[in-house]
Amino acid sequence: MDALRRLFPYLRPYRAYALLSLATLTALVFLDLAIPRLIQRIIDDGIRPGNQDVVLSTAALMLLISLLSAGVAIGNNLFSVRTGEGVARDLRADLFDRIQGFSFGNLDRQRTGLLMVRLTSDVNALKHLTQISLRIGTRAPMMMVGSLLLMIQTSPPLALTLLPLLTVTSLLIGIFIFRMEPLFRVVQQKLDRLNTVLQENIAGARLARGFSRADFEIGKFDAANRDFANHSIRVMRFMSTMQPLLALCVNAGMVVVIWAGGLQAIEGTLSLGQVVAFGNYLLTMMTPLIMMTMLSNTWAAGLASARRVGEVFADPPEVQDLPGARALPEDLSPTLEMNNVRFAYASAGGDDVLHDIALAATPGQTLAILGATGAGKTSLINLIPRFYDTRAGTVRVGGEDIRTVTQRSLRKRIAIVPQEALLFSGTIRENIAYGKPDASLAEIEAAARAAQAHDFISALPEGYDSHVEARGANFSGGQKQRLSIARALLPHPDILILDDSTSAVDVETETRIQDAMALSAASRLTVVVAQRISTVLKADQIIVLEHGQIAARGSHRELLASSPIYREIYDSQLGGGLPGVRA
Ligand code: DCP
Ligand code: MG
Repeated sequence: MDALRRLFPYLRPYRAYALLSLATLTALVFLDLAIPRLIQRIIDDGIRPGNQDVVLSTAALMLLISLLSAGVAIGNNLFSVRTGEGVARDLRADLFDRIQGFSFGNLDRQRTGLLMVRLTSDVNALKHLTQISLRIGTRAPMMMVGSLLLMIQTSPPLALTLLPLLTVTSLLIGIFIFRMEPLFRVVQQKLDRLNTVLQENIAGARLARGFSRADFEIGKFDAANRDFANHSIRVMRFMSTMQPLLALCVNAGMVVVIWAGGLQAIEGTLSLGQVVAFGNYLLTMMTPLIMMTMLSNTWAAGLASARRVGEVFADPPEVQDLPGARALPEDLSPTLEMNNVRFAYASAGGDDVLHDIALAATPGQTLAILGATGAGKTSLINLIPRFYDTRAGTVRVGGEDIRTVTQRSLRKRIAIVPQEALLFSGTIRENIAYGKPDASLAEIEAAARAAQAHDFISALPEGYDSHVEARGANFSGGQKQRLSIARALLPHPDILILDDSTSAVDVETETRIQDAMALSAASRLTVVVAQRISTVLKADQIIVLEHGQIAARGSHRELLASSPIYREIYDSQLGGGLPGVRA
């Protein structure tokens, strides 16, 4: 319930539609409840005394009411659809904004597949809840209460006769609703589980093939599928015993009405029309029951969804601008400095992955970070654009503590080539120009040339307009890396970060990329991450990272002379010597 309350503000912009929808719903109840009265009139004042005028006029009135009722029902549907769709659209937009605003830490925590479910199925469930509530939420209870009142008004003694039966029926309904909601909630959870398994399976389809784990995946899906079906069956079994029971109550009620009402009609204390009207009210009182089952299903689903959507909103971005944060001054020389930096991932139990990091680099320099897999290289460079906050210590860019400036102004100065080259579906041109959408073709080409991508792009039939599949699936690893280097070079960043971004290209191409980049590097600070020593040979400063600690630092020459660890890496990788490179 609490979760739902937080979503109420979403109704506000559509309150006119929601109110209209409720108003039409109320009108609908009144129109529906008028019909049995009119039937009573046709019988008592028309048919029995043989008064044709009353028969005709009442029939015409009934027709009119039916027409009106149809019109009002259409209105109600339209208004409720408007409200539901509006709420869903706003909710999706806000969720999307929220996810866009997520820091890396939040993204580590929230799973992609589940976020997608939040934005699609969960929002849909809430839309459905809004619409169904506006269509039958108030109608069902109003119909029941209204019918009951009219039954009493038609004939208090007959209503009294029915009282025990009505009590039993009400109890049944109560049980029904209270048992139904939790049952539906479980079904909803099972459906969720099914969705999760499905999402993961589709995302990992290639992997499952590669490891011949298709059987395992099918088994996993089968279990979730079966579980869902079993619980659905349980709910249906419950419903299928409840519904005939309720029907039995209604029919028994009808028998009582006809029997007791019939006797009273013979005695002359009740008219035939009254008996028929009474019977009709009994029926209208029971129809909402079917609506109630629909409602309790929708409510269970909607509540579960509201809770989960609420969880997304309740996860604030880990990295946030300080109140009143300034923009990083444009004319500031982009130096980089880290002091006593410690860092840990919140998601990974909280052990430090970086200890006591101190480093400094100035524009024009290349700072290389060398280390084995898992040493903490990616973690280290992710601190520069403030993708994560440090646990202790400061990161400064241009002398400013990056926590005091806006993320936007900081990131505008930095371009990053992530370890996993990710491309969007679209054209090559769009992908390279991602960070500077208004770039000219000449600029795009220049960036591609520097990244040694121009040649292979030109060789494609459609050149720069060639299509890129989602995630860059139609390019090789090395091609993707070069495209993402071009993308980072295009906006001429002050700080360029390359995270092992030449790992999939051959050493010769790598050298050419480095030479081309060196031409424009005069005022740029470059941070290069690598496992391969050949990548870092020419760096001004090399930092050797080991288990999250700086194990050695210096230029290639200095390290070779002073650091046994570096010497060891060098011997193991380039022991045979590299053509053109001397120690
Ligand atoms: N880690 C984590 N949560 C993340 C990312 C990493 O707990 N979201 C852990 C796994 C490693 C440690 O942090 O133990 C360092 O990981 P890095 O990604 O920083 O390691 P590298 O970049 O040095 O490794 P590689 O060369 O494989 O990219
Ligand atoms: Mg890494």
